[in-house]
Amino acid sequence: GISRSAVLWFTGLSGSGKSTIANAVEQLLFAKGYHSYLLDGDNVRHGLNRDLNFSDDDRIENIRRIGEVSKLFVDSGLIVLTAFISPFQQDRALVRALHQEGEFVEVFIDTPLALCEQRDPKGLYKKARAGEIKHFTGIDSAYEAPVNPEIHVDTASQSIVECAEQIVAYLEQHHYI
Ligand code: GGZ
Repeated sequence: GISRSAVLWFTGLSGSGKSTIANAVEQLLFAKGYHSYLLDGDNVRHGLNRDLNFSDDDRIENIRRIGEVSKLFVDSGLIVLTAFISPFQQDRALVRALHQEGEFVEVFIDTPLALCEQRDPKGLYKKARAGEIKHFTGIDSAYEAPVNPEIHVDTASQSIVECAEQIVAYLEQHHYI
C-alpha cells in the first residue's frame, strides 16, 4: 500500500525490547502490504558506525549519523524504524529537527531498569555491575527518558504483540498507513 513516510524512532534501555518490538511492527506492516526498513545495531553499529564506541561523544555521533541515514530513507518514501538506546534528549531533539514535521515519531519503549536487569538477555548488566563493561546505560551512563514521546509503550503490562499493535494503531490513527 501507499504509506506516509516517517521514522519510528525507538528509544529505551538495553534489553528493553526495542529490536524485538520493532521486528514485530515490521511483520505487522508487511502483512498489511507496507514496506519498511529497520536500522539497528546489527546493520549500523557493525558497519557504518563501527569506529564508534560507548563514550558520550561516540553515542552522540552514533545517533547523529543514524539520524542522517534515517532522513535519507524517509526521503526515499519508506517507513523507517530505528532501534538504538539514543539515551540523550538533546540528540533525539536534533534528529527530530532534521526531519520534516510529522516525519519523526518518537517511540519510548518504557521498561524499568530493574526489569531489563532481571531479563539480562545477553548478560551485559551482570558484566556492567561487575565493572567489566564501563559506561553502561542505566548503570554508570545516563538514560534520559523522553518527556513527550508520540508513543509511550509500557512493556511491563503488555505482550510483544500488544506493544507492536499499539504502535501500528498509532500509525493508522494518524494516517501514516
Ligand atoms: C549500553 C552497550 C554498551 C554500553 C555494549 N552501554 O542490549 P544490546 O547490547 O544489544 O544493546 C546495547 C547496544 C547499545 O548500542 P546503541 O547503538 O543502541 O547505543 S547508543 O544509542 O547509546 O549509542 C548493548 C550493547 O550495544 N552495548 N556496550 N556501554 N549498551
